Order: sequence, then C-alpha cells, then structure tokens
Amino acid sequence: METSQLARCARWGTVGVVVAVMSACGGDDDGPSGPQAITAQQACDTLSGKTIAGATLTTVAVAASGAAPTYCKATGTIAPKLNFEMRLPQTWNGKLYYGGGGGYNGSIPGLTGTNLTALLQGYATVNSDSGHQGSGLSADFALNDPYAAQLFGSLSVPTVMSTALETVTAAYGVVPSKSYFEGCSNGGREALMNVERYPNLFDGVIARAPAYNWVGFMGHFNRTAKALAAPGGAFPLVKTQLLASSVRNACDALDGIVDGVVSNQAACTTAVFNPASLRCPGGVDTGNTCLSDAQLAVVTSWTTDAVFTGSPTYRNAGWSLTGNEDDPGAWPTWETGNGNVTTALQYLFQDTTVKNYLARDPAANSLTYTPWDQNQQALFGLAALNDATNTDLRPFRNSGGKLILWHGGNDAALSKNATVEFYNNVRTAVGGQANTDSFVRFYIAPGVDHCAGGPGADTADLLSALDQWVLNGTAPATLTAQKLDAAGAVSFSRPLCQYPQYPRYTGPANDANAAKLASNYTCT
Ligand SMILES: [Ca+2]
Repeated sequence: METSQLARCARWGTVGVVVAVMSACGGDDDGPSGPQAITAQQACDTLSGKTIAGATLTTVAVAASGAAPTYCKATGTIAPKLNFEMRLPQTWNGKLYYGGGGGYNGSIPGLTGTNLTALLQGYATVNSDSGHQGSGLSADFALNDPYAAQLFGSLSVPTVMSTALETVTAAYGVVPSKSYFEGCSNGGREALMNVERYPNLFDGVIARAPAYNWVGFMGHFNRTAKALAAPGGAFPLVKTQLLASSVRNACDALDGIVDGVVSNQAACTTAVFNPASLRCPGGVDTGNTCLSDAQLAVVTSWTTDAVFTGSPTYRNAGWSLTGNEDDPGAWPTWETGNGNVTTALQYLFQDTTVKNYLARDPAANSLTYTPWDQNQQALFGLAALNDATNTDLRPFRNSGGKLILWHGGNDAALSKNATVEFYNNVRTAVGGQANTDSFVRFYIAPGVDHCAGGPGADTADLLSALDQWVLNGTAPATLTAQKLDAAGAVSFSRPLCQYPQYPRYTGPANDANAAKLASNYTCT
C-alpha cells in the first residue's frame, strides 16, 4: 500500500467509518474486490434521513432516462448553506468522482457532460453549489459574507468531500478505493486549488481551462473591456469576422490542411499575419474591410500579456489569434458582445469582481475603477481567496497524485497561454521535464472554445486516461478527441496531442473522408 493511501485511510478512520476503513484499507492495495451492486432504491433506503457529518440526507431513486442510468440521488446541506448532490449508481465501480463548478458557481451542476460520463462509468458522483445560491455571473455573495467567499475560493471542496466519502461508504458498505476531481473554468481552478492546498485529497485531478490566476485574468478582462468601451473601440460581428478570416487565410494551412482551424498556432506569428495590416487609412474607421486604431488597440490588449502592480503572479498571458474569433462561442460571447461590450461575459465577470471584491461597492463603475494598477491591498485579498498560482506541486506528486491539464485552443474566455505558463512554471518548480512527466500531462485541443464547442474536436475521455494512470501506472500519451453531432454521432476525430505538439495532417491530399480521421494526423 502506498504511503499516501495509508494517510488517506488513516484520515478516513477519524471521521467515523472505522469498520469500513478496515475492510477497504487492511491487507492489500486493491481496494474493493469488484463493483458493488446495489439497487438505487436500496442505496436511497439506506441513506434516507441519515445525518452524515452534519448533513441530513434526502434521497430519491431516479429511473433511467435518455442517456442517464438509474441512480439514487442524495442531497443535503452543510450549515449554513453549502448544498450538495450525490448520485449513486446501481453498479458502482468503487470510486468517487467530484465534479467542479463554473463561473461564480451558485447552483449545483446538473447531470450533463463530464458528470454524466462519470456516472455512466460507474462512479459515485458529487457536486455542490460551493456555499451560496445565485447567478454564476454574480459575486454578490462575497460582498458582506467572508465565509461564503472562503467557501467559494477553496473551502467548499474539502468540506463536501468529508460528507461525500462517508455517504458513499454508508451506501455501499465500503470506502471508495480512489477519488478523482474534474472541473473546467472555475472548476479547473478548483481542481488546481485542491492539488496545491490539499495534495492528499484526491488520487487524480483533471483541470480543464483552469481559471487559476483570478486576479490576473480578471484584470485582463478589465483592460480589454476598457479598450472596447473606448471611443471607436467597439467590435461589431463583421469586424470580428474580418479579423478571423484574415488569420485563417494566412495560417490555416500551416498544419497541413485547410480545415478552418489553425492547429499550428506557434507558426502563426506576426511575421505571417500582422493585425496592423488591417489598419484603416489614417486609423479612422472607414468601413467593414479595415480596423480603426481604437479597434487595433483592442486586439493589442487581447494578444499581449497583462501584468499588475509589478507582481509575477498578478498577470495573465495574452491570447493567440486563432482564426476562429468569429465562432459564436468565442469573441461574440466572451469579449465583444458583437458591438456592445456590456453584454460580453468578460465584461460581466470583471464588473461583478470590481463591485464585490475590490471596490466593495455595488455602485462602482468597473470601466473607470483602476484597482489592478493602484490598489495592491485589494489584489492581495482577492488572490488570498481565489488564486491557485502556486506551481510547486511536489507535495501532490509525492502523495502519488496524477494531474491532467487540458485547454481548448480557441478558448476566448481564458487564455490557453496562461495554462502554458502554469505548466512551464510547474516544470521549473518540480525539477524539470522528467519529474513533471511522472505526474502531469497537458493537452491542447485546437479549435475548441471555452470548455467545449467550437470547430475543433472537443470530446475526449480524460477520466478513463486518468483512471488507468492512477490504477495501473499507465501514463496517458496521445489521446483521441472527437467532434460529435447533435445526435451524438462522431463527425470527425483528431489526435489529442501533448503540449507543445499539434496534430499535423499527414493523410492523402484532397480526401474529405480521410481528413475526418485522427489516424491521418500526426502529433508534431
Ligand atoms: Ca488547419
């Protein structure tokens, strides 16, 4: 048995499940002998009305529907208002899966996406609202409730995990053999927060498009929103389309195939495409075929790093130009609002952050407030709560933990280059590439928007890859990503390459069917 598992078993022994701990942790390293089959109704009957770690459980057996299997839903509240939901499958694989939140949370994530994938694979799953109820676009909860702010920042996951482990143990009569966490966006930040602050909490973690540098990217959102709000800075869709198509014309083929995605972004330098080439005569907006100086200033804010109060951690790496800025889930949603910046998600996130964390004034105007440059104390407070920027992950590695990082190449919410920085800083902190490879994998999915969507292949089974790594030591290499149509059928596939590689087309020329197959691409 690994030292880390002993530690985990010992800790569980202190929370009142000693008998089950002995059966799961004594003797060998195999955990439960096989899947634990109980009916959903049996699980619900066992848990109904029970108070576990302070939370009284309400249960309901949920019949299979659509893609979802039959399961027992157990819900509860940890005082004062940390709500969670567990889903217990009929054929349990012996493991626990914790799915992270998104935005400023405020509601319990539903049985979709990766949560559904995990349940279908037999995991007992848990999600929470992280301690407050409200819109995921609002940080109102943090204004006058420091405890709610702490729960959101870092405390909700370990708090819920305590109850979740005991609940699963009570339902199946055996402690989960492994526990995994997966999240995207703010859920990706939660994932890294666990790795950094609670290195023994999970055996494996998947951090997708992690919002780990809260101060840095919120400040970058603020800077770009100001550029868009400046006179002449607004970006109507036609201008975004102009920029995107110009990038595609210059760079799409650099990966071996004109497929609408610039997979070889590293080759798409300003020597190949320079946004300044789109400048209107005299810098004044003269129509839809050029960009004004004010619009070029937006592009500059987008593509250059943002650094605040001179701190190496209060920063955010600029975005690469992708050629898919005009995808509906990219600039129109996140940056420009198609000409009305105050409807864009980046504007809305930085605005609620200024009001509730920095100015602490619901009437503050984020477009005139300048905390990122002038009020370092406010940044300290926000960073202490929400930043997961500590890249010395040796405690997690030493506990046997495995980490998969993933980022969409066309993510217009959070810069994939910020995750590149995180990965490179981990490499420095843990002592080089070999040490990093022993417990970290990093994948970039070209043409994929924030967490999902976009023209790229956005679906990959990272959870199975992580599980095999944790259970068998089989480290994931190149994976396969798919693009599914509305009916769930595979439209096309691509290799999912490890950073810094990209998928280069190496199949037959002018063959539309060959271009749909991952086997005709080579990670380069
Ligand atoms: Ca291409």
